[in-house]
Amino acid sequence: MLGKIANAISKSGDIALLPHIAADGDALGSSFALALAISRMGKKVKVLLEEDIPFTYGFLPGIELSGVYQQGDKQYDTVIAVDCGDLGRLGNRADIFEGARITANIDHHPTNTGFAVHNFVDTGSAAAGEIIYKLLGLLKVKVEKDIATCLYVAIATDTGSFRYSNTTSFTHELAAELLKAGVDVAVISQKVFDATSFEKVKLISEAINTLELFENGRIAVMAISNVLIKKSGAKEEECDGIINTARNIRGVEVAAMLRQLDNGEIKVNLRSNLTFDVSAIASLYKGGGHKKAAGYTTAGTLENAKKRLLEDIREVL
Ligand SMILES: [Mn+2]
Repeated sequence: MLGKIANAISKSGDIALLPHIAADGDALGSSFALALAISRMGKKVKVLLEEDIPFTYGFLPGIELSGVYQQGDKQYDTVIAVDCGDLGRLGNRADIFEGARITANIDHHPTNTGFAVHNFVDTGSAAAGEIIYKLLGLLKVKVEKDIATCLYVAIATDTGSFRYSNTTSFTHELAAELLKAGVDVAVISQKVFDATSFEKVKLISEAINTLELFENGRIAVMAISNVLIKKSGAKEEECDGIINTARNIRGVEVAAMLRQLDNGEIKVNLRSNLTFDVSAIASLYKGGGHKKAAGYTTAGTLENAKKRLLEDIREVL
């Protein structure tokens, strides 16, 4: 199947790559690595984004091959969704996808719906970046420092710096290959994992203020209103990772962070320790993700969304 996608790329001269909405390190790193490779093959390629690139990932090589999608943008012959579980994760760019002659879907989410002509979904891959590395092998593109940097960011972010249970021996073998290609681990780690804004630190403090434990400490929940988010001055993307503060509390099996979006909807992030499958909860709301990390968006008030979520979690516990 991956061979078919490699073939489609080889035969196409005009390719768009679509990482998921609110693109993270894996979606961006994977897309830029593939874009750099395709451009080295002498083909036209563009990474079409739903939003501006988060500050954290502004250093990624290949950024010059990307742009934010505008309604009415040109159509592409071949379009590849990267790290996207379903069409909804393409946001407005579903237009581009549906208008293409050939579509492909490269992903590792177990909830993937197989929405393209060519689907390659490997749930055993820690990151989409692992699949992209194999694809580059089929395309016979050398993984030099720029591509390696993108792939390293992809796998390091989706494995939480090689700490999550999705980390395999292959993940480490691949990391070794990328280091041989010249990746600067210390520089990347500082930029991606350590550097933060003052506004984010303020937001973390607001989030921690809302932290509550339920069921004898087995469930941890944070719920932030859009008023608190505005007060902190933090950007939407800076909500990333705050949920880990709740998940890391000893005894917690399920952690949730709810936050109110500007359009009034509630975005819910879920994390689990041990065996609790949070993607099953996310599926109830047409969301998606993995066993240990999932999410969904729902309507209603923050309080109501929290109440319903607690009922859903208690049912499974
Ligand atoms: Mn991913």
